[in-house]
Amino acid sequence: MKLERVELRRIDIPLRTPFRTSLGLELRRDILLMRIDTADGHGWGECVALPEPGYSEEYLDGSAAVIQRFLLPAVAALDDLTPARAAAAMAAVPGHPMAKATVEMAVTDAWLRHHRASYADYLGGVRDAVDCGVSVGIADTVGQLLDEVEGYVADGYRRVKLKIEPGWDLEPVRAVRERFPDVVLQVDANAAYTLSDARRLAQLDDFDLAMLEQPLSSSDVRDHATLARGLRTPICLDESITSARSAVDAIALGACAIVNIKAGRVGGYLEARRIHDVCATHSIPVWCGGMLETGLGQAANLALAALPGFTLPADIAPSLRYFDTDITAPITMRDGRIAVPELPGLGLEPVPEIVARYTTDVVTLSDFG
Ligand code: NPQ
Ligand code: MG
Repeated sequence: MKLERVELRRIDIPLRTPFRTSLGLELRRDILLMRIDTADGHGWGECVALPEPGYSEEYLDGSAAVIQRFLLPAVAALDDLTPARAAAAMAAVPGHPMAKATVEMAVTDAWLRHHRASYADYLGGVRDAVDCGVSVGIADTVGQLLDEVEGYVADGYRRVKLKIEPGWDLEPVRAVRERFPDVVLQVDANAAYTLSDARRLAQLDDFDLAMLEQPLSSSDVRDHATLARGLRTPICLDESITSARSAVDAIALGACAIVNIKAGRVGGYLEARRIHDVCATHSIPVWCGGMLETGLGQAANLALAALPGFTLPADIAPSLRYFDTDITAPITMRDGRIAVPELPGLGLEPVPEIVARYTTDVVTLSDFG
């Protein structure tokens, strides 16, 4: 397999409900899609970078530029293109994990379609459906939050994750816990606190939370270990875990009892699987995070979440959680679970007419310098 042609396409899709976190308020999802064509078939990738730095250093225009200028030339030089060879070629460029994950995903989809194998089988998936959780943004009032959570509980999600930040933590979490005493509940701070908030965060111990996700800055791994010693609630790291090596370090320091795995954050599905493997070795449960992906990204995440160590509900949701019209056939949830695609590659495709409707820019490349 050899790269012949690449299409980089920007789409802009309205979100059904605004998504507010400590990082800001999102009303739409601006997404980079990548289609590669080879003599042996085509494949799709989706970039999870957000329009502005915040979740991490990476941002969408930067990811697009790095893909076009540096990653594609490295991958196009390979005559026998495989997912692992693409990842190795891109490793010469430091950083930019979301850009690399996009290219790796497209190469993997094309390669698996050609070999008629599913993404889940390729990664080593063992389950045919994944337990779904819902990530609930910061609301204007506690009353609105309770109404929103009530809807999600009725939808059948197997756990609820509340976004928290200073000024929106103990009160909303207490209210949700009182109203829904049996729901599996966890919180995610997206790095909004510092170690000086340790006493306040320890009060979350009253609410029987499954975990506290990324309370402190991504670089404050040792502070997470200090915080963990004063909490009963298990700490889960998201932003801090950027590779299998960083996962081993965080575990050795006692900074986390659980790890959130997102392929985009760690440079691709192959590195995501290595994190799964090292966490399993250390008996650290993992779960699949999400970035409000379209059906394409969700299909790849479902394949990842099918691995045996993914024992906790994923931030994977049906299309209708975020979009009125997804770019693929809609992903649907039954009994709080979503089926892992079984067809070759990602197992689904964008619908051309829908993609066209949302497209804001297309660049086609066939000369990779
Ligand atoms: C997390 N995701 O686990 C993230 C981060 C995040 C599903 O909670 C727009 C699009 C805004 C994606 C803000 C979930 C976002 C975003 C935060 C993802 O930390
Ligand atoms: Mg998170």
